[in-house]
Amino acid sequence: MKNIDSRTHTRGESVYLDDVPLIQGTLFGASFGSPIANGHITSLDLSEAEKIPGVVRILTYKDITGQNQIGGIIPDEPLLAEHHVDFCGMPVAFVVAETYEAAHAAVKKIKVEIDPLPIITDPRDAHALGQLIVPPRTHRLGDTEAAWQSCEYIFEGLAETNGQEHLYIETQGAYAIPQENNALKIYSSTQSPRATQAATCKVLGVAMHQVEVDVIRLGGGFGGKEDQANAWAALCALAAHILKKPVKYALDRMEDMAMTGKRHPYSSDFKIGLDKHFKILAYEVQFYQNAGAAADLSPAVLERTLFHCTNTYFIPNVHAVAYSCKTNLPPNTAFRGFGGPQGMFVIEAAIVKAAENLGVDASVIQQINLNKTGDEFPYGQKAVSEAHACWDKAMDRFNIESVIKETHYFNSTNKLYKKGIAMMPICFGISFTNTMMNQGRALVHVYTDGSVSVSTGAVEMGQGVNTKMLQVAAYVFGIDADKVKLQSTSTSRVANTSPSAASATADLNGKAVFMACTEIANRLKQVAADEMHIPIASITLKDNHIHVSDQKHEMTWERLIMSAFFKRVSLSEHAHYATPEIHYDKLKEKGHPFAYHVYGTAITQVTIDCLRGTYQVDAVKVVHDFGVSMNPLIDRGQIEGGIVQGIGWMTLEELIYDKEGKLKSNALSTYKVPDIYSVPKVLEIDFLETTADNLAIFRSKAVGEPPLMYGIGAYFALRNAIKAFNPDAHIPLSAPMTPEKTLMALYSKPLKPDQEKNEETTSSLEVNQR
Ligand code: LUZ
Ligand code: MOS
Repeated sequence: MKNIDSRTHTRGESVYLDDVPLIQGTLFGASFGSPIANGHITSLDLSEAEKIPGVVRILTYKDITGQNQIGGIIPDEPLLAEHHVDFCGMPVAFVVAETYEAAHAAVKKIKVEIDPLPIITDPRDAHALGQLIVPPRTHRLGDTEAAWQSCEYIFEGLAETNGQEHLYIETQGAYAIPQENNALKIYSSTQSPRATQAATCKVLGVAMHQVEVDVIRLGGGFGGKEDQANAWAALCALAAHILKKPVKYALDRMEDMAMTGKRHPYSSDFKIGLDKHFKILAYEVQFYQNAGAAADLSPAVLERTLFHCTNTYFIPNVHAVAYSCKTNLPPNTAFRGFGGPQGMFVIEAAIVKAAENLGVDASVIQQINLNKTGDEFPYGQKAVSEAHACWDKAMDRFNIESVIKETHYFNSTNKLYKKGIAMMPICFGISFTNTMMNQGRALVHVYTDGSVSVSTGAVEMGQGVNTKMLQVAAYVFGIDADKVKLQSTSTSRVANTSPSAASATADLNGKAVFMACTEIANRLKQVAADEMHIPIASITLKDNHIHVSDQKHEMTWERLIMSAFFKRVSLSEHAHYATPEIHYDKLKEKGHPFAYHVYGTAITQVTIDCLRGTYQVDAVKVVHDFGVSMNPLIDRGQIEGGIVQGIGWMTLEELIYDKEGKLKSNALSTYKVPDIYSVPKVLEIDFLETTADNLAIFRSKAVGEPPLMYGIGAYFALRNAIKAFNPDAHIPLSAPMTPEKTLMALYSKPLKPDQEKNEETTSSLEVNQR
């Protein structure tokens, strides 16, 4: 089944926040962000701004009717700065005007004086000063100290990954409309209607039943709207609440890039030990997460870094420590993979460092250490592993032995172009790591004409979740897809939603749809059984008809619905699903946090132009564990998008903050994202149908985040191509591998041993500035 939105998307008819028709009298907001990354506000002068024609009101923290607090996990984030600012772009004032232009003109006239304080942008500097968002977290398995004794080879190093701008095509925004009796309706581009509702109510000081958040769809989220949609909704709602007028604010691209948090940059130290057969015996790692100026989702992201710190490898002795470091950058936030990719990059870097020193291909070490069913992750859960199945099928299906030979041959016969390849196996845990969040709900109505309305907690953001929800309902009722309509995601129809995140949305909400529809279907079958005097067990619903003992009966779905209605049988149901079996003890750092894991293996092939440092990704070929895909077209789209987004993070996308904490790469002219020319020339996805029982909806495994991590292969493939040109090249284990860094690396000299430590502790931020 095609994505149900494909027709309106293609015709430009799909409705996003900015397409919601405006009510007469709507006012427009714009926020004034701090120009300084750290300091005390000594004066705020709004007088010039207030004189701009059309300006209605300029709100500051003093106007907040409830609490000035939007922190999700920790209450450490004011909506509007009071006396102190701690990142560039931190909202200080909110202008409300009759036009968009007036609001933006007024923002430019606001004057603020700030007594500056020292600015920290590097997580290691923050750590050294003891500036942590939460106490460090530690995952342990076995005993690394004892294990070093048995290691034949031990390697240490430093690995870094930069942040990533979400670049959802639709920027952040909200539209708040006052209702009678002080209630509010908010259209928001949020992944988390409940969180947006809760944050708004806290700021306004009203009860949650007063505020409805309604989400039609998002033009992309990628994690950027899991927590960071709330501020804009709260600002619009506050203005609407005070002025009794509808207020809209949709950020323009540069505002969005400057003010919102991104994927967390990480700097990490690793130590890896292997026996003489290249079995990894021990792994120690310290992660320094650049959290930015407030907690946001950083503690949860930090946790997922630890959960994925051994990727898909079984390592018997692990000691991993993660620090969430408070800096003066905008608070960093969820981004597809949620800290997992950052953790996985480091173990891959450690393996590559070992491989390069041992003179073997990294794939040899990777393969030997893939986990097997029954192997324990450092957090205590036992693997149900598809790692070998994916790897072996990839070797076979993509003729990897001969690809390796061809690559060597190409490199031995070409001077100025070099090819590189890398294998990238992945393993990603499915469930919110916070067990409590693993719940979903659905509300299903069957109308008297037989048409069906489905509301869930799932937010459609291009990932196709509505199509999957529709498939579930149509399947259970045995009716055509066009009889089912997916409604917007509204807190009035489905309450207390978890964010659409963690790749778990289709599972959590799909199971709830399944439960609600099954309940209604059972009632309908009872109606038919009573009417026909046959046992209910002989009845099924299929092809828009009743089937009796698998024979199509003349009674149609529509007739059955009318019968049920006349018998006063309920045609509506609300269902609640909570993932069974999962649990986690944060004090012991052990448990069974994930419903299941998703596996896969990718091979990435690249070619570098060694004169220019430019490159292309020739191919990414993947064997991916889909379980049993319920929608291969949508799932393939998720894999393709994830790979390209991952490659962007690893190669092109370079966030640069200067020492003042200002974002330099603040527009698409300076922040490069993959385009049609930089996507892999060949993108092949092989569906591995896996049969192990799992908790996925219809055994169709979650597909949102896992494929992003295939992109990590591009970094290491480039590294291998550089080494083919210059075997002694000094290449810091620091992503992204931009063309500039590639060129530098191609002509680099090896470091002298005494340089190594110094050079490697230089952060990529400083490298960028040099
Ligand atoms: N969001 C969240 C997530 O709140 N918890 C998670 O575990 C998670 N994982 C992936 C993506 N978003
Ligand atoms: Mo996400 S990173 O699943 O919002």
